[in-house]
Amino acid sequence: MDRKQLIEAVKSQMPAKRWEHTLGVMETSVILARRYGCDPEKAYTAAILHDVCKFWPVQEQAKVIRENNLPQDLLDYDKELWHAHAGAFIAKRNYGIGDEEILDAIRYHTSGRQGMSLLEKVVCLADYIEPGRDFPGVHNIREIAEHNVEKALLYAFDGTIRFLLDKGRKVYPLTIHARNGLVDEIKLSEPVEPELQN
Ligand code: DGI
Ligand code: FE
Ligand code: FE
Repeated sequence: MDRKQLIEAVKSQMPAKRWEHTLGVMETSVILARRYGCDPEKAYTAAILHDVCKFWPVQEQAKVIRENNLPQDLLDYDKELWHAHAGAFIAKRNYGIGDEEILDAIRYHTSGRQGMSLLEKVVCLADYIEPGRDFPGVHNIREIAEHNVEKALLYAFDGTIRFLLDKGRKVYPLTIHARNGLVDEIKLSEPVEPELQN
């Protein structure tokens, strides 16, 4: 299947509005990949497929998770998390994507995880800030994304976690780990205060 056929196949799985979002993620993923130095081709492919299962009936998504040995604990958390893991599986099985880096970028685009690769960060952040997104704080995150991918993604996860807490919902552990991991990465990348150096 060539790139054009892949795009048509994925497009047919979702309503037009959601395809608009996917186009936004494709464009933004490539920009971020070039800016931060990971493979724009891989970012583009992951972006095309990232929400491939999003509009499948949730029972279909759950079935993919149950029957293919994907993490079963997902089924105890919000249904919104399921399409990412199911999507990575479908990308491999139905669309022949064999590259594990691309599959991980699809798999972790919603929850995140500790120690995310640059490609995972780029696709996850693009999903938050593509031009069609409009939520409180998105302008600020877009600005930070101009120069610091980890900080922008940290603020994005903080927003999601706050949203889930405000609604009294559960937070999937990988999201907490992703958030804590980014805090550590940012700390390590910042210059040490002169008085603390020895
Ligand atoms: O598929 P999209 O709508 O483009 O975006 P997404 O894959 O990032 O899904 C985001 C939704 O998932 C958002 O409304 C919050 C919801 N969600 C529910 N539980 C969790 C969660 N998101 C994260 N990161 N962690 C959770 O535990
Ligand atoms: Fe998604
Ligand atoms: Fe998305």
